[in-house]
Amino acid sequence: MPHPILLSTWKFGLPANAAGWPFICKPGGLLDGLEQTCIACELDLSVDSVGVGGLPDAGGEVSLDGAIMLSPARSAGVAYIRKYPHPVSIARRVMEKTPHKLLVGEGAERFAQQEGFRQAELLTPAARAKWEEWKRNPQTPKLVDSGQNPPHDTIGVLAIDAGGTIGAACSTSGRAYKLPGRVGDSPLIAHGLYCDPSAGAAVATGTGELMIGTAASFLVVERMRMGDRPIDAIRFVLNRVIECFGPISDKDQCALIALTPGGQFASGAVKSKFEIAITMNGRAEIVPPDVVLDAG
Ligand code: SD4
Repeated sequence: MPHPILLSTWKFGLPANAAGWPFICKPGGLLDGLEQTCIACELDLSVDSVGVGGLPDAGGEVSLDGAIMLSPARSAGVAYIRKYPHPVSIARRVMEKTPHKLLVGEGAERFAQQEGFRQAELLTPAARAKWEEWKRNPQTPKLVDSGQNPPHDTIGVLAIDAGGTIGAACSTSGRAYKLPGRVGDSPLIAHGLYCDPSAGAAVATGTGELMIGTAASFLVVERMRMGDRPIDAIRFVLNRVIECFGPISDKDQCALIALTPGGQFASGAVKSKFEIAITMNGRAEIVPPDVVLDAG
């Protein structure tokens, strides 16, 4: 049986992991662990690309995407959520209570209301001020960039709980100042995340259009099913992204984490500055990715 492990994208993943870790340490705690890790990030106002405090679309409205996946059968996503702060929690409920894989917009919000989820104002004064600044000067880079170094976006989470169950989740407010109605990779099974307990799991962060165009997370898992080590699967997919979209601009990113059912993992990105947060027994740290192609 592999040891419990919790991996998430970017520096902000480490405090988020701390919230999910107690659940991951219990057999059967996987879903709660994935959900609580995402909730912690969704509530972290210093993160301007996930949950409350996320940057809005071009019209000044914040919309959230998220998904959760244990297997092809047990998985769901929600997209274009404008009134509720926790898309992964709604996605989990879609997975548990409906036959569907994706709910969007008003229908998803109505489902959340019926299920008793609490509404919240997602646009904070700080995010509104940044949007107003962007409106005055639309030359500001449109990619999510908190002004910190490095810029960051989706929280993608992979975990194996103490019972040996593997799963994935992700949550984002999407690309800053996106066209209203734009949906990224994060709520889409196969693109922002994929998990099949017979092969492994993967999550993605960065410019969703790159991942959607290549079914990036699915492809990572399929390569592992074919026998690739996680690092080789990731390198394969990053090269595919460059083949399809290259050269990749400095405003874009495709970063991936892969995890096998046995607990082997690796991460990689087409551009530098990606980081992953690793939480395991006796270990909680931020590390750089194993492979950076740095395509110019
Ligand atoms: C998305 N991968 O919606 C997410 C987050 C993002 O620039 O936009 N990052 O594409």
